Amino acid sequence: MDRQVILELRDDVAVLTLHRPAQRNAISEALLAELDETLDRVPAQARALVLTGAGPHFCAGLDLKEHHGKARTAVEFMNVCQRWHRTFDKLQFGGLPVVAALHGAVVGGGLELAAAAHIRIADPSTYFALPEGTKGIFTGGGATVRVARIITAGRMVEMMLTGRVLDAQAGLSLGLAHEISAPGEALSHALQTASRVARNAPLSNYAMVTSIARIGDMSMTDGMFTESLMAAVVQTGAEVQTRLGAFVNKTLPKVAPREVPTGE
Ligand code: 1HE
Repeated sequence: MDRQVILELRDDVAVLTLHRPAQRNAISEALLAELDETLDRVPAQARALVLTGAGPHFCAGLDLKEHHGKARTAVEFMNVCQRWHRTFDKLQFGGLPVVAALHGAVVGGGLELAAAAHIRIADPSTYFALPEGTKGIFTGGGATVRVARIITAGRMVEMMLTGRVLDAQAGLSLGLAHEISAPGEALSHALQTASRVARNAPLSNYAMVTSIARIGDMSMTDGMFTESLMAAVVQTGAEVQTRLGAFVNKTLPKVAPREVPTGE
């Protein structure tokens, strides 16, 4: 059977493509297992990861036909959810910055997956929804944690109750997208962003993607302590002398506003 998750390396950026376009990249048990296993195979030279979906939509969420056919028990579905959580955690906390290139439907579990990425670039065709209510189901891939933290719990409840569909612009204003690309350019925009991110010191990127969300879970005292520990590790890292030397010698570019293509 053809692979449903494709991994390629473009220079130092690993590109992971959900490849089940005929079923709108719906997340079946097999696709999730492939995603999990593929994340373990990301080559060591990768400095960032781009996540995209083949076909007209990024991802239609849980494979509803599989769920209908399997008639799982409560415990079986709890196990399914926990596998989703583990795999999406691997994406969020694996140590590499993840840039999602979104287009078309980013719905249900598709939004849960996108929310595990650190940067989300949306094609203007992108739309976001949590349509579980009409199907008699509930989010189970981490949305109550990740999506609620992005848009607030109140907005997530409203989004689920009403089944509201947010377009790319509405997603941008809520933080579900960080940028809107020119039409058809989400992947190239994401690759460009990932290449730029890949030029940061790997240890700085590691600290950003592994510690900030976790510190958000901590008390203020614990958070401050953990931040100082993280900074102690990063600020004494191998690249600091060279990079700060470049600043001191005035060869490092200054911080300045940068032109970013928005497609608007
Ligand atoms: C699917 C799925 C799916 C499409 N599971 N097979 N997710 C949803 O509620 C999304 C449900 N899907 C849709 O609303 C639409 O299919 C789409 C907007 C995503 C795409 O529309 P369109 O017109 O491009 O395609 P289509 O004709 O509707 O679907 C093409 C095929 O994909 C069709 O299969 P076919 O064999 O009849 O050709 C669809 O059945 C199939 N397909 N979406 C299975 N989701 C851990 S809990 C997570 C909670 C959730 O994620 S709830 C799911 C929310």
